[in-house]
Amino acid sequence: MREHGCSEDSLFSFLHAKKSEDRGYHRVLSSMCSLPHPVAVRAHMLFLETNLGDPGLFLGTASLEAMLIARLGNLLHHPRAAGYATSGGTESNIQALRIAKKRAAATSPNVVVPESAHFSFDKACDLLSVEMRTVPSDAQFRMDADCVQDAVDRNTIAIVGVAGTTEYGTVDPIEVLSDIAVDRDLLLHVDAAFGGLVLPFIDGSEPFDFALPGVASISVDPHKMGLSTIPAGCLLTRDEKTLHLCTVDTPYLTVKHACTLSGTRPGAPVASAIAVMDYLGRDGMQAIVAGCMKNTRRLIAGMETYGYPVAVEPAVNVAAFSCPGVPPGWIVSRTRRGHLRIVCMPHVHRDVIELFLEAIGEMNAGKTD
Ligand code: 0PR
Repeated sequence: MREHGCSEDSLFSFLHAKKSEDRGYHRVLSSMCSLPHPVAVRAHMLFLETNLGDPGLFLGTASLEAMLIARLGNLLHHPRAAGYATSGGTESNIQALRIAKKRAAATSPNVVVPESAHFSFDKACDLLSVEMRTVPSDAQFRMDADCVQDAVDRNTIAIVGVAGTTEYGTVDPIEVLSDIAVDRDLLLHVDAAFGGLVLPFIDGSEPFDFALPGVASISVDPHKMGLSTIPAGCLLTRDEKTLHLCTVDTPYLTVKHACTLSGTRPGAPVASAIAVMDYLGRDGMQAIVAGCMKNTRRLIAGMETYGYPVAVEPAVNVAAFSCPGVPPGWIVSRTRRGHLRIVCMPHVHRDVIELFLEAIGEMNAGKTD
């Protein structure tokens, strides 16, 4: 630490300089986050000092959290869902498995997850000392449901399905997983961290939420397609009883029990998540998702004209291609199987897609010269 403080001017010129080193979202095609919506920023600023870790001090903010869970529960076909605002998909997934472990009380517990599962499940299983059983994907990059039946045994505490996979944008056969979960009295957790705020706005999406009787919990992140500020995730459970398997006593706080993983928790991103949902409404969200899906289809068509086929038709705005190169100046990512992966987030406008396709064309021309 400095011995003596510095002036505000020099402090902020330093901070601005540091910010200018950030990439931001310019030509970034790999991110599942985006620029927050202007109303998200405004709402966030209004709630900067709030701490949901001690909700009795911030009753209004706490009621916004309850509203957020109710809004999402409604969207995911269960208006009375329980839940709370997490720091993102990782925390939600950790908590879902923690609940499963407490519910089952198996001596050497295992969790059956798809090959496509996000690495947060590796963290969750490591933290909880739970064996992670990985089930391969089928040719459509979806969890192979036949293999799920084989992987489940009497020590299985939960099955995980993903609705909107990080790498390929596919949806696991959640309906089949739900039947297996009901049949074998297992908890089914659906990781809809990305797809949870995409699939409900696409007509004809396959069911993945509480409408399916076996679905016990869902992760859904406003800080991805919900255009909130970071960090805003949500864990929803079908009932309070399930959520409160994680409850501990908090004797010296304004409330005497907490089911959350974090202690101090920001209220600002919760306000920002509600702000975006209320400002846009269902039709506004639908329009944003429709735009992202249109751009995804345009990208797929464009890549195919250059001889780079999409690995699988995605259900959400994530597309992966058999394409070995990357044009200079663009940030994309690679899947574990080596496909070039692009997320058509709201900051990836149509003109960005066209510029990227042009760059792919130039890269190709360079190769054949
Ligand atoms: N579940 C799924 C299906 C996800 O895609 C992700 C994150 C998570 C859980 C974990 O969510 P949190 O990161 O909120 O804990 N998916 C992205 C990924 O890992 C997150 C991301 C976002 C990565 C922005 C890069 C980036 O620039 O690829």
